[in-house]
Amino acid sequence: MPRNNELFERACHTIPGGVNSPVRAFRSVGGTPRFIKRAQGPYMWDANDTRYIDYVGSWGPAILGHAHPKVVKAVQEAAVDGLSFGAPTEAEIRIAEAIVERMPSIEKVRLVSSGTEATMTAIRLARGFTGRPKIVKFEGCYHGHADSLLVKAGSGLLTFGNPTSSGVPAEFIQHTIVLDFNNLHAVEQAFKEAGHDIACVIVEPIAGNMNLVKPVPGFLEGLRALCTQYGALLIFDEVMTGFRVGPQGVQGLTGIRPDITTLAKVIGGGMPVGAFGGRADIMEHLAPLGGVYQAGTLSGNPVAMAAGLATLELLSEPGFYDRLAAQTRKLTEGLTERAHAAGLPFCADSVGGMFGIYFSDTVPTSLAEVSQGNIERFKKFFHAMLIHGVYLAPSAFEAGFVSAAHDDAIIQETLDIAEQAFAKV
Ligand code: KE4
Repeated sequence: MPRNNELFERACHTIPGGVNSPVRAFRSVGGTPRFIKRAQGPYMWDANDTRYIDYVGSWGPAILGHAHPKVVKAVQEAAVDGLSFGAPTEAEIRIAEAIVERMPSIEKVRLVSSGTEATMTAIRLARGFTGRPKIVKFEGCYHGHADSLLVKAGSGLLTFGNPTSSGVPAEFIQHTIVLDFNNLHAVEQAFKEAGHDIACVIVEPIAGNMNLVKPVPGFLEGLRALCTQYGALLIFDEVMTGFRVGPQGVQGLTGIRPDITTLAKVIGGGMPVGAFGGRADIMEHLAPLGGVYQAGTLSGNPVAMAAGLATLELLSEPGFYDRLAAQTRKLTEGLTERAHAAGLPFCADSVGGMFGIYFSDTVPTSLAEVSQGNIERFKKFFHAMLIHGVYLAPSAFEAGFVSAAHDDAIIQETLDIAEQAFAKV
């Protein structure tokens, strides 16, 4: 551990909290964050050369496993031709075509460098297209750190118990309506009261930032119908679920067509890429065609495009998602079996390569239900797994991720370690 402690102490002198993203700081679970030196396939090694089986996968991007040789090769080949030009490249066209081909609701797409940029712009575009000020989001959903979305948000804000960030003036969020996830009646009410002022509803169609929480039957369909009825836009924030839960994201699983979709994580294969796309008539309101401005020095960066294209290509292999979902189910079913054998209230859920574990008797359908789980027990479990080489998300309010590199032996090794860990919580 010493090297991690040394590095953490040193990091804190120049980086707030020693990290460049709060959820990495282990503050909700306690202990010292692991400074990762390298990763390969399902594994990461920290500064002490301790090896971990990784179930965070960079919070979603590492769906192929870390440092996939074909992705690394594509990055190396792109890099030698120059890192960034600030001018259009063919690679951007190729990834745009790949996204349009794969995501049913996307006719045109704009590339950016993060999920936050994607959702921030999607909101602005919805307001510009409709001429309306209000937006609807759901408590516990996290859409990145744009001001108007940092209200009762999930992920790190939830982890630290400050779901609404300081530094955001009330005026900036006066138009943000926050409702309970899976509560369609509340959405109907909101539209009844302010329907013609609502520009959009933004939702994680399967929530992953309050732990994994699936939509109840009818919820997404209801959002689609209400947005259509009132002329508001439905935004699926598929930054996490896009190409993670299936080859076409949640919209492929459900057949529901949002007006705008936001993407990131997997489409960058570990490099900084975000995207937002949707109906052509909406997207054409973007500069330079229309009045909604958005820009980015590194948008469509050629090296990042190479990583994303190589990743998307490998995801297209026949049976990829069936195998990924099967491995993820082996993990969740095995964990549940061992937790119950240890007499613990425990359940788990999964969609494609994304999973949630809960120290409670029932799978949650809301943030309130997630919060009723035994969070203290999760923290003990997290450390009991970490000390024996399994790296879970350092928060009870995050989803976990399995990669194509998590084969049967890796899953079995994880379950053997979990059996010991359950005995200690
Ligand atoms: P980024 O700006 O972090 O690339 O994306 C923001 C974002 C938007 N929408 C959804 C559904 C997301 O899950 C995210 C980011 N997810 C978190 C993990 N829960 C990123 C981890 C972090 O903040 O360090």
